[in-house]
Amino acid sequence: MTFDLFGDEPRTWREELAPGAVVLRGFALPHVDALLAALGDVTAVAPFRQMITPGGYRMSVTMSGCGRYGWVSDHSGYRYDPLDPTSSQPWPAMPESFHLLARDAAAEAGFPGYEPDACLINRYVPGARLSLHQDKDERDQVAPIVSVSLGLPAMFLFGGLHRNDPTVRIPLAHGDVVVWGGPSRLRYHGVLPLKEGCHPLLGAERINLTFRKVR
Ligand code: MD3
Ligand code: FE
Repeated sequence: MTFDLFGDEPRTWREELAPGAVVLRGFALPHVDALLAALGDVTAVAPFRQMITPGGYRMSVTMSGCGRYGWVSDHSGYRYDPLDPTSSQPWPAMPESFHLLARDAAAEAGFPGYEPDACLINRYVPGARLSLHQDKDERDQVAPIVSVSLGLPAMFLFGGLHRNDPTVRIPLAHGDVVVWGGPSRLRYHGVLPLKEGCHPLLGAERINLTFRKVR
């Protein structure tokens, strides 16, 4: 007699959100330990910090990054910068575990040969949010963006090509990977304020890795 009734349920499955946008549920789960170890190495060199928007607001999400470029926001605007303004040093190299996961996920979603040159790391604590925006600072707008969710779950907002288009809500959980390419690449998106909670591995936070090809 076995009580493991659901032992054959796959831990990972695919959901097509829109043309070019695919959620790979649980895709990062086998890699979480390696990702968290590498994340600790990266943030020891490039600690999480609050960026200031060009409008003078302090973002609730704290950010770090690795790879050849990091995303920087300050009073003068947004840019991808090869130097971390906190240290005036290059951003830490992209860990191999990050790069391999991004490549695998992109290939799985139909974008073989993905070579991201930047990984932005967003950290959310309860209440932190990301308002609706487009990612259009990358010179290469054909390569997909790959995002990896770790820790507390979040409600993601996925809109259209215009700010006022209707949005759909997509729950993103620990281990989910989303590949945003093709016609979805320039759609507005955001993250609702993170709910209180305690994740067994990460505690009261959510980490999102977003891989991009900037140049
Ligand atoms: C859909 N980050 O860093 S990742 C960002 O969860 C950002 O931290 C969110 O939006 C986060 O810019 C969402 C998912 C994401 C990233 C880029 C997209 C979704 C996207 C580009 C186009 C459409
Ligand atoms: Fe974004």
